[in-house]
Amino acid sequence: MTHKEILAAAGLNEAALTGGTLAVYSPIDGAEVASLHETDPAEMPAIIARAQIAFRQWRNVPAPRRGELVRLFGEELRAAKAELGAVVTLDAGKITSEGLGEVQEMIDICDFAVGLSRQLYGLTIASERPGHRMAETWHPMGPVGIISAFNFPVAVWSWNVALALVCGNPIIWKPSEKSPLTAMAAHRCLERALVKFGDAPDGLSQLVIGGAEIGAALVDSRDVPIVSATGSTRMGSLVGPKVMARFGRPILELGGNNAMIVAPSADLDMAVRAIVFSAVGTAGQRCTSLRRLIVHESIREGLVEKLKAAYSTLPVGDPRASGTLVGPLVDNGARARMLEQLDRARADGGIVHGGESVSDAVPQGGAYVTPALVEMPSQTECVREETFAPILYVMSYETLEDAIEMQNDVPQGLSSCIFTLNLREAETFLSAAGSDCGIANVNIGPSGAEIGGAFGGEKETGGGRESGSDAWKGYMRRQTCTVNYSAELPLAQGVRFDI
Ligand code: UN1
Repeated sequence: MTHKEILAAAGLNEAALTGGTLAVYSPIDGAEVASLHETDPAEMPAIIARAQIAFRQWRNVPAPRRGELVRLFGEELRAAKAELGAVVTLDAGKITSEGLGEVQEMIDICDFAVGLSRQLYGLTIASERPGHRMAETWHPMGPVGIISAFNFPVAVWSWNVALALVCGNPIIWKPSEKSPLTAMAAHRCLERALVKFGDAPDGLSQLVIGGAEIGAALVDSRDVPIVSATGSTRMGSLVGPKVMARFGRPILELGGNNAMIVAPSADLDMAVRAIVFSAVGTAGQRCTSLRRLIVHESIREGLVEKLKAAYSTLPVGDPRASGTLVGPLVDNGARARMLEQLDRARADGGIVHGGESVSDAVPQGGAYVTPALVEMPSQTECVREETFAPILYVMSYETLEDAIEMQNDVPQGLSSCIFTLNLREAETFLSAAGSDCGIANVNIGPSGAEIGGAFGGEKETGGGRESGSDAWKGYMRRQTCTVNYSAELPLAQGVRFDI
């Protein structure tokens, strides 16, 4: 299928894709696939005002009924899975299976949120005063601004959308300028669900297309109480303080620099499979991608040999072709940054295997590379930075304590894991003195999390939590309610104030 046919199958016709100022290129071949109409920044106040009006209606709709909208959205996604997955591949360059996986992640969070819509539970609290009842109630907050990244062009949005909607909040979505087509296609699925739902307010979900100015309008508006932003630490360090300065609530999901510790007892065949998937999958462009391998010195050489063998046969190429495991980087800039980082690693004494541009047997115009395995003498500065590319640094350790210290000694704190069959090592890694990350796994790579858990991380990763567990609380306001059903007015803490 041509690019145009893929987009048309997902409901994006010529008129929607042409005549604008935002040029969109496919990472597959660098071809310009659309020039989109951008949202005029001057329209943002009206867009935000519409969301506020929608909020006044939506917050009063019973949560299980709000869940019905998300159920319908999930059904639309199921029906459009293949078409939408193909647009993810076209727009972000993911291999077919990962494009489909991203849509599945959306379907899963919808299912989760439908159940959640009947479980927005608060606590009852024992009051110290007779004839009093205390309870905690969760209320909707208002419009949620969602700023999403190119690498998960729709799944991360859907985590926010599904939760925000059942929690009673409208949404305004600014997708990455690099992958707005999937956003448009996914938003149409939501629009179809809204029509089927019937009486949802206008402006419950709005998509805005454009650059930083559009995002800034969301970040700066007091009428957008929650801003959920996924992207670089640099972006988060700009967005977070601005939202907090106006006492809004930022939900930040920023960079990761995820490590795997491989202990002597590890099942090495399993570790190799986990390493390759998490370091090389999505061409190393997940925020959860494996970037650092910390291997016990006694097994380092053998493991590196196995990895070199696995890396040498990795099929790099057209992400649409069955059998391809490594698709393109998002653009030439990403490839240039990868090659630059590898030069820095060499200057630090690193031995680089792979990490070359590929132009044979791949679609011309895309930024294809062979994934790089880099043996490092130590964790130097370039290793401590996140490079959004398939670079895996390998280092060794002597004691588990050192390994954990090395794993934690980076500014980011998203995901982490250990491969070991030793219970003491596994539990130490998961203990208070273990991994400092938001996600910590045993005998599983750092990427590919399920939606049921809260997703996010510490330190420069931003501290936000999205998706499962009780991440929904980030989209609601908590109200502590005390009711006095007695005929007295006792004061707390025994205070007397007789008049
Ligand atoms: C991201 O890379 O921004 O755990 C999100 C994972 C996916 C989500 C990644 N479920 O790799």
